[in-house]
Amino acid sequence: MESNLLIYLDGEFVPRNEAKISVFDHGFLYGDGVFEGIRAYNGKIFRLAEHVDRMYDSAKTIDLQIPITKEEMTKTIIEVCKKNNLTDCYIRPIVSRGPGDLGLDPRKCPKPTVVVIAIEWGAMYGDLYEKGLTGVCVSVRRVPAESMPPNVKSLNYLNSILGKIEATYKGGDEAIFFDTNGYLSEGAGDNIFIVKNGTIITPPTLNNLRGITRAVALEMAKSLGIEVIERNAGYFDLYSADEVFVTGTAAEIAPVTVIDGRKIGTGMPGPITRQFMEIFQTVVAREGTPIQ
Ligand code: PXG
Repeated sequence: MESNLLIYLDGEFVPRNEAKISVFDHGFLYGDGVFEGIRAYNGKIFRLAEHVDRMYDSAKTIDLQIPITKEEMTKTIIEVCKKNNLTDCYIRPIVSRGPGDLGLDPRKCPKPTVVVIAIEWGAMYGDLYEKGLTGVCVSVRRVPAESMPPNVKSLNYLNSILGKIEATYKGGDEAIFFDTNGYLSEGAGDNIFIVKNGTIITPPTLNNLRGITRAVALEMAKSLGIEVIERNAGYFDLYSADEVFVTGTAAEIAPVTVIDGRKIGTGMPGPITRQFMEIFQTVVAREGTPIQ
């Protein structure tokens, strides 16, 4: 990572070594805050407005008032990329409750902390896009919406991290979560899709994050005339699928070819997954908010 990287921190652009926050920040103490993960391709930021909207919706849900407007946030994100001469990067805006005291009470935090980091970043899974990921259905359940809506992209990712740890111990690349009702939910940091007999099945977004890449996949299916059914699914649907793939800003579109030891379909990335991966690259190359 560039040593002279500039980070946006509370209204200023500071070198990464000086980008520090208080140990009393409730983002650090309690995971009290929200964030986004955004990518830019070839000098254009992909679905920027959607990410900014989702971040403000997450903040609203946890009663966190982001101290800058959406327009200012948008400009800041572009500026961070520009100042660091980035064209292909991963952008991480973060808003925490800000410094308070050691108590939980957010009323003790008068000033939310706003950070935007952008770093150069390529494909996340390397050669696994060709081979496919190994998925593990983890025993850790997705936190139910009535406890903490999975649509809030909060700074507390322990639920995902516990799943990731379990998947790693079990030799997998990707954790596959179910909810407390036994319905398929999502991956640790991506949404999940099943292909069966030419139809796509994906869980409704009550038990998972309403992914922006997920929305792109739905658009692609529509333009290709592939039927998509948003419905609850279980282990049966997964293990007996022709193809399974995951979608996310970090993962992009990635095939899952083995789940809990079962080969999915032929055990190789299937034709619909491959087509989606290909079209996705043309979509991200075509659209986006220019940095320069
Ligand atoms: N579900 C969850 C739980 C996520 O965190 C997605 C789905 C996909 O959403 P988008 O809008 O990106 O299509 C995410 C994405 C990582 C990582 O390292 C991923 C995410 C956040 C932090 C890290 O893979 N979020």
